[in-house]
Amino acid sequence: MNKESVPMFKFIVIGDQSVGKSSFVKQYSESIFIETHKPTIGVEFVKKMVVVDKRKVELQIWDTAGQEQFRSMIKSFYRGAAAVFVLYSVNQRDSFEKLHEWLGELQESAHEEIVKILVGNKSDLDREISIQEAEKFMNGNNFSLFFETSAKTGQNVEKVFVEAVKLVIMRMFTSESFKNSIKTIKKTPANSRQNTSRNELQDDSNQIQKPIQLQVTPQAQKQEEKQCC
Ligand SMILES: Nc1nc2c(ncn2[C@@H]2O[C@H](COP(=O)(O)OP(=O)(O)O)[C@@H](O)[C@H]2O)c(=O)[nH]1
Ligand SMILES: [Mg+2]
Repeated sequence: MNKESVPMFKFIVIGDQSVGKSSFVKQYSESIFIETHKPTIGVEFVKKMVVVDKRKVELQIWDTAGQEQFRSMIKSFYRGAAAVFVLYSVNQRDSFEKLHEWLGELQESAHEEIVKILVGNKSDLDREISIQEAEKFMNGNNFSLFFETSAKTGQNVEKVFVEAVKLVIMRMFTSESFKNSIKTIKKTPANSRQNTSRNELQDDSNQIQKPIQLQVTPQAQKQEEKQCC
């Protein structure tokens, strides 16, 4: 059977509880929004095949729990990550003020060149954080990108993933150490979609996988270590 090689990028979504991390991932991977979302336990991930500049990329998007008790466990999941979406909720100042804590963890656990994206979610609600304040935070904390999104209306959700993939590809070309720190090359059977003429990042909806939930146990951590690097 013919094989093609598909790079796999691991993306992580972090931020306080209830800022909309799971909704953000669900809106991107399945184009749906659920008003009453159940809390995430530990870590979950979805896979999605996308095409950018005629090149297929598999995204593995890890959705983490914001609760305090899971934080130390989540640290090991930063390994091999190409990009991290750091979410706050534009209508919740608390979640914005806690961003420093999340950045502290990132600094301890992630590769120093990981692509960092600041996301102000719930842009459909009344804001407590202005765009200017968020941009100032972005510039002072070495983020590559800032977007306000709404997991409810879908505003900017697709776009922020598109830009993230482009930034990761660009950084792979400019930094050997970043390139070596991330992802694995995945072999998949060649199929008829590979000759697509699409040149923007688009969904390959047949390739969406349902979320897989990992209880964070020593076994789960071992599984992650095997997938990694
Ligand atoms: N209005 C609005 N509500 C949202 C948005 N994103 C998430 N929510 C709601 O916020 C709550 C928490 O969302 P969830 O995705 O579970 O947050 P998580 O704990 O960060 O994963 C749920 O009731 C969601 O329906 C958004 O963009 N706009
Ligand atoms: Mg969640």
